[in-house]
Amino acid sequence: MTTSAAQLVLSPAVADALAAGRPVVALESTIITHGMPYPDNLAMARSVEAIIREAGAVPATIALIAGRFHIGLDDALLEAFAADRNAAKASGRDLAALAVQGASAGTTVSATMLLAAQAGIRVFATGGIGGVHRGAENTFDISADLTELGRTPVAVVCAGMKSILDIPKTLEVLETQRVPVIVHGSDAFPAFFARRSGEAAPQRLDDPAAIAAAITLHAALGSGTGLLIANPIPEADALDAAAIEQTIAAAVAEAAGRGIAGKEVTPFLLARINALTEGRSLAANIALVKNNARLAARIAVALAGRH
Ligand code: PSU
Ligand code: MN
Repeated sequence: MTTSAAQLVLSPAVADALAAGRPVVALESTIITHGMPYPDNLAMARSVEAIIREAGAVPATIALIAGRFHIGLDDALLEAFAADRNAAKASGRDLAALAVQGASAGTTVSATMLLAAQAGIRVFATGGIGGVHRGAENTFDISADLTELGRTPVAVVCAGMKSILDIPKTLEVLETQRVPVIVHGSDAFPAFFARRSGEAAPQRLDDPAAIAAAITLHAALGSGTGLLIANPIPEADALDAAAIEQTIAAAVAEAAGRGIAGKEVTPFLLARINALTEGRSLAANIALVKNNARLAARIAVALAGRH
């Protein structure tokens, strides 16, 4: 293990790959601590890492463990972290205060982007990002993931966002923040469990090399922002859009009724949707994360070959 000036603990595999300019894909860890139950979270994390390796890239799961910012976890560390049900949820703003207490935390998309950029990693795979919550005109609940996309040059590969969020408003904020939203292989912006959200794709590119070229050019323009690469869930894994929408609406109403607020909102909704669908949403979630990891690895491989 090496500790850089920025106090990042790089795994040997990640340190070697970055030093040699080989492809690396960052992975977040709030999906492990707050997005899925144990032990499904561990199985998901392991198979996502394996998919990235098979595609010729090095996975870098990012997490705060015992006060240290880890970029790449070995299997023993990953296993212990996935089993730690007391880990906090760290957005970018939480990292410093949690670290000085020696805490462990899953890093959200915003925190993972920040740490990936510090480490020099340009591609990041996840399931879904945070965004503008339904009712945000009253609650002001807008995920820091969107702020981070507006200022940190990392490409985030996701399956869109769940309709626990207000998808049209989320797309508006991304447009305001000058964040490219590129849909892989579809004219429709996807909605996580479903291939279509009802919104059109702001941009569409059909192959990883073209996406890598767009990432390079976006950076060369001095844009300074991240990119959102939306990858629709495979048809065979998609859930019935109307049925899942009812479940999501019930979970959102329950959260409001119980007065759930702040950083608890997203974990509460994810857990309720998993429970209400009796595992069907979890299976779809795992399938789409794997699909995103594969695309992210292909993009990272294409990017590494560009210079
Ligand atoms: N959406 C999902 N699964 C997740 C998350 C969002 O479908 O696991 C997690 C991600 O880590 C994301 C975070 O960055 O929730 C957003 O939290 P918030 O809405 O509190 O910003
Ligand atoms: Mn929030």
